[in-house]
Parts: sequence; structure tokens; C-alpha cells
Amino acid sequence: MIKFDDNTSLRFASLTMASTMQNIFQTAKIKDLASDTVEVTGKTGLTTDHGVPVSDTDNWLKVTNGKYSGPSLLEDQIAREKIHRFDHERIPERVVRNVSSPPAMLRLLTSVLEHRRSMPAEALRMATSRVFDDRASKYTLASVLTDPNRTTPTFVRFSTVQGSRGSADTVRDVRGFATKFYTEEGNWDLVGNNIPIFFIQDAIKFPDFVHAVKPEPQNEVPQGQTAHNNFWDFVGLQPEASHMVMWAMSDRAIPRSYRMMQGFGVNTFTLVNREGKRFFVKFHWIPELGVHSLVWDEALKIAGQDPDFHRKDLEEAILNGAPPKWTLGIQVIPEEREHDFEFDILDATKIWPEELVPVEEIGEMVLNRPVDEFFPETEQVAFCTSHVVPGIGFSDDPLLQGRNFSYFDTQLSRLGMNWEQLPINRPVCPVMNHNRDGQHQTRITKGRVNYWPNRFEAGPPIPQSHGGYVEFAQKIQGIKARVRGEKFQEHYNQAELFLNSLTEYEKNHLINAFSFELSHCDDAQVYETYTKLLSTVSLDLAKTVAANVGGQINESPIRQPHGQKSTALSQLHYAPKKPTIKSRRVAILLADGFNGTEVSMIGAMLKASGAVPFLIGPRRGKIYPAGKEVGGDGGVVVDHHFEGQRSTMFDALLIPSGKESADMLKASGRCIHWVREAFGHLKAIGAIGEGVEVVRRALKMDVTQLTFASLDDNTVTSSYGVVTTGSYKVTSAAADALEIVTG
Ligand code: HDE
Repeated sequence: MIKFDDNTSLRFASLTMASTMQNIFQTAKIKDLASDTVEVTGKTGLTTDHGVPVSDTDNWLKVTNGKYSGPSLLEDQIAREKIHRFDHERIPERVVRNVSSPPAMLRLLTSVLEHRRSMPAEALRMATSRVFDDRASKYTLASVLTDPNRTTPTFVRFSTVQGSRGSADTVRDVRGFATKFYTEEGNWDLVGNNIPIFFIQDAIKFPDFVHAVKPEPQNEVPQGQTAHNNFWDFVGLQPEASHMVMWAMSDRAIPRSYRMMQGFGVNTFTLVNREGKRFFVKFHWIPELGVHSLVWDEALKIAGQDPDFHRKDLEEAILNGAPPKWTLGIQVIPEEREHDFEFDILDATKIWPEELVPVEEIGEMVLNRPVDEFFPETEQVAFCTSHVVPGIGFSDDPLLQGRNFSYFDTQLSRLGMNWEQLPINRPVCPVMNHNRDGQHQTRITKGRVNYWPNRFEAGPPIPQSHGGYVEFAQKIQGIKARVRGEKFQEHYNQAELFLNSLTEYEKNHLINAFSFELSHCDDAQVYETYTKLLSTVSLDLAKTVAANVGGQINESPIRQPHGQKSTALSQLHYAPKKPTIKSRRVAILLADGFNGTEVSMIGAMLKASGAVPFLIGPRRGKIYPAGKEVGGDGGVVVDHHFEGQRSTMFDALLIPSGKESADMLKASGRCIHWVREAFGHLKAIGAIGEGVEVVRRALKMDVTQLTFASLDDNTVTSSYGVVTTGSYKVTSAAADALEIVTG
């Protein structure tokens, strides 16, 4: 950490503050980043990059006669430095995955979490991770997966794939779920997705796939979606993509939140235990809040209304004391069982059905700290699948083998040489080797040698007995050829398995997604080829989609359906064990004359249960409860105007009692639209007293036979998610009701 003497001038005040803040950093990575962290405050004085105080930031040095400006001088090193820095602010975008979350640190295990809410804000900067116990030690010697007494700081970056930087969050797309664990044995990067499989089997196809999915070369459209000729052309001619296309057209591709999606390492990795025995492994992240999605109409609207929805959602939850949490699971297959399955366990277009290989839960992580600055952290973080630690290794999965080359390679063009030394990328454990020099070398290594062996015995290799990484001695035999394994040739069974495992409404969403996307293709050859291919997955599905989009089917598909299901494929399987409204956004719609006591009690109750209530009114300013004079004392300041936020931004809607308020809401077209839209998007709706009439007015146009569930007769469930009561009486019942309908 930089130290300054007592005479430090004003300009160093913030640096010194950052230095004292170090005391509150508790994890190794936070401490490490602290040495590069400064804070800009009102007291901060400006300096050049080389530390010279700057007295004028507004006027380039000129030759002047006092009256006219005169020519600017090249001599002005302050101006030139400022422009030079500006000229080089941008770095190349990632070739894929440009829309990303403000990532965060995380930790594993609950014990600390329960104390977290009462901690001061700074405590949120602590990020640690732990496993439950040493149950995974039968599979691996990796301490990060087996040592319950250790905490591991971790960095997470969520992303979309198709769109360029700045495109909307809620588009239909696969989400990236990339984690970097700063372990005591070096960095381990688990670079995953929210879908357990991938479009292709062999890394050599990746550039073709990415070219096809990205905006088309002749006009650079579309942005943020796969609904175009080239994508469907490619996947129609590449049957190995069939399974992944089913997932991409399902609700998984429009998550409600990054906090409510699973994560998967996708590729098959290996674990090695202390006895030298090897296992194949797939990694899973299971969200505490369950797996939830938007409905398509909602996703489309949010993309326009709040394109940064997912990133803001993540930050809001962390800052509101509801840090998202995932359980870490592993599926493990011992080496000798590698060939026991119908599919090849090294084929990344296949899942390992949980009925065959159960998920073992070994730890958890909590994402509890947003980054301080986007660029140096989120943008400069560089993940590499090749970053593994002792006890974790690779398999011959041909997608993984290629990824191991690609990530390392891509960082060079994005970040330049020595990118591992950037603060967000460097490990917390010591780094010492004889690699030297190159652009952006920041490490200064003392001593006379930069080679091994040397006469000082400085920087020797670390033997396996002392923790050195040793590759598993895998037996290999064969010929050199461009091939894939035999079982890699089957592409449809698991696509059908996925379809069979969905609920009816999930299937309907899938049909609508196919219909939307293929309708956007204007080349008949493209959509006809795809609907024909779909016949092999499911004739029924193909018929429905083909009828919608004008495609063709194959009446005699090349495969007999197997009819099997796997329970863990429907999102319903991941509903939280106990429904919760924690971190859910609840809009309370009100106008002058609302029931003040009721609203303040409900607001308090919602906050107590971890939800985030928002007051929405006809004006952003004070709104007055019944009995208070408008413009006088005692109003409440609402959070948003009806127009400023839409129902799409919220999970639930509540309309309190109060005659005047309800009359106003009933007469407002915008409010009626709020209720109707919330209903159409399957949001929970609650109404009290006169507020019930607002809901009835809004919904009678849609639903003639709608029967609301009413709290008055203790009925709290409704297939429509609408709950009403004559008056606000029992707060706990209301809480339960909201909890049920929102959960
Ligand atoms: Fe990536 N992928 N990928 N990928 N990928 C990149 O690396 C690549 C694949 C994934 O937040 C790039 O740093 C190849 C599967 C994520 O910074 C690049 C292949 C999965 C991220 C790259 C794949 C992923 C990337 C671009 C086929 C799920 C964002 C920028 C063999 C398990 C990481 C970068 C972040 C990013 C290559 C397939 C996940 C070019 C060659 C499968 C989450 O290196």
C-alpha cells in the first residue's frame, strides 16, 4: 500500500483515506485490490499520471497576446497526456459476451451470511467462499473444493452472447456465468453458461457458429437476437445443435434475473484425488431463489423500457442486503465408467441426466460485493478455461480442448501482454517465475537470475509432494485423424428428452419462441430446412411450428421417439423449497386519499420479509393519505410516476384501499394498463378494499369468469395470482399470501 508522510498535501487526501480503508478489507483478494484502489472525493487534488500537481484543466498552453488565444503549444504535456489517455480509452470488445453484469465477489457457506444484514455497508466488500465439508476429498485433492476452513474470494461475470456492448439485457440468449476463484494454489476459472450444454461438439466449429449467430456481415443486423436467416441456416445444417436450440428457445434463455438462473461448467473436467484416482466431473450452480424466467412479451418490453434491467437488478439485490446465493454441485463419474452411457460423456451437446448421475451438493457461494469500477474489474477480468489448480484437470472433451487455447489467446488481443498482472486477474498467492518483460510488465523481480537451473537455486520447480501441479498420466493410443467419437454422431435423443420433460406451459413458450424466430427468417430454404429437422426431434412440435411459420415437415422422421423424461430439466424442479419474496420488487399503486396506515404497515411488512416495496403515484412528489390536506403536511413521497416505471419492472402489484385513491386509479388509463399488463405477465396482484374495484375494472375486459381468491374467507391461492381482501387486517396472513403468489 502506498504511504505518504504527514505533510501530504490536499491532493493525497483520498489516497490516504483508501489506505485507512484497508483495515476493513478482510479477504486476501480485497486486500490485494486495495493496493490499487483510490477514492475520488471532493478533497482530491488532481495530478498528472506521473504525479505532478495540475493547476488548470481547462486551458491548453498557448502562445497568446492576452487578447486572443493564439496557437496551442505541443509543449503542454498535461493536455497531451489527457488527450492521449482519452484516445486509448477503448479496448477491443470481447468477440462474444459483451453485455455483462457489474460482477461481484462471492463466498461459500451460510454461517457468515446470517450476520451480514446487520453489518455496516463496508462489510459488504468482504467476499469469501467455502465448501460445506470435505466430502469431495474422495474425488479431488483440490483444497478449494474440500477444505471447509478456507474461504476463497471469487469474481463473477455474467454476460449475454449475441449482442454488442450496450445491447439489452433481457434478449433471448444464452447467459455466461464466469467465475474466477482466487485460491491459495492459484486462480481457478470456471467459465460457464446458464444452459448445461452447447451448440457444437468440436471447438473448430466455434468461429462458424459465432459468425452465424452474430449480426449478419452485409448489414450488421440483428442486434441481440438469433432471429435471423444465418443463425437458423447454420443450426439447420448442423444437427448437433438440435439439443441446445431447444434450450435456447425455452424460458431458460429469458431469465428473470441473473440471480434466478442456474450455472453450468458445461464441459467435462476431471478431478484427481490424493490416491491418484481420476474422475470425470461436471459443475453446477443452483440458485437459492429458484430458476425463474420472464415471459416473452415482458422480455421484449423491458429490452426497451430498461435495457440494463439484469445488471441493475443484481446491484439492487446486493445493496439491499439480499446477496444472491448458489449451491455448488458436482456430477461425478469414475474413470472406469466412462463408456457405460448411451451418450459420450465428453460430448458437450449432452447432459448427464441426474437420474443416472446425481448432483452432489458440496458448497455454496454468495455474491456480496458489486465492483467499484466497471472497466478495471469487469472489463479487464480475463477468464481462461485452462486456469485450473492441483486436483482439477481437463478431459478430452473436444470443445474444452479448443477452449483451453482460445481464451488465453483472445486475452492477448483484448488486453495485451502481461494481462495476468492486472489487479483483477492476478492471484492472491505468490507468483514467481522466470517469464520476463513484454508490454505492460508491472512486476519487478529482484535478483540476478531469470532462468532455471541457476547457481543460486533461485526459483526452483515445486515437486508434486509440495503441491506442484502434475498432469494425470493418461494412457493414450490411436492414430492421427480428424474424427469425433462414434457416440458423438447421435444428436436428437436428448433434444426430445428435454421437450418431454417440460410442463405444458413451458412447451407452449417453446413453440412460440420457435415461431417468433423462424418467422423472422425470410428465406424459405432456411425455415423449411429447420422445421424438417425439428420433425426428427418431435413430429408434433414440428407440425405446430411448421403450421405457424409456413415450414415443412418430414412425415417419416429418421428416429423413433423414446418418450423418456428427466425431472431436473423443467424449471419447475428448481422452485425454492420455501417460497420467498426476498428481493422481489413490489409496486404499490396509489393516489391522493389512499389508506395511510395500511400502506405504511404493508411497506414495513414487505421490507421485513426482504422484499423491496416501491410507491407509484400520479406524480413523483408528495401524495396525501385520506384525512390529510393535499399540499399540507403528512404526505408520502412516492418513488415513481405511473409513466416513469412500468409494471414490467416489478414482480407484484398491490392496490391499497381508500376511496378517492381508487377512484383516481380507476379513471387513469395508465393505471388500468398497469394492472392489465401485470396480469398478462402473470404477476401477483393484491388489492384491498376499494382497491379491489380497480383490479376488477381493469381485468373484466379480459376475463369474464374471473374469481379472485379472497383473504376474507382465508383462501389465499388463486390460479390467476390475484388476491383480494375487504380490509387490511392480519398482516401475517397478507404476508403469507403475497409470499405464496410471488413465490
Ligand atoms: Fe467461450 N469464449 N468459447 N464458451 N465464453 C469467450 O473469451 C470459446 C464456450 C464463455 O465473462 C472468449 O475472454 C470457444 C462454451 C463465457 O469474460 C473466447 C468455444 C461456454 C465467456 C471464447 C467457446 C463458453 C466466453 C471471448 C468453443 C460455456 C465470457 C472473450 C470451443 C461453458 C467470459 C473471452 C467473460 C468468452 C472462446 C464455447 C462460455 C473467444 C473457442 C461451451 C461465459 O475466448
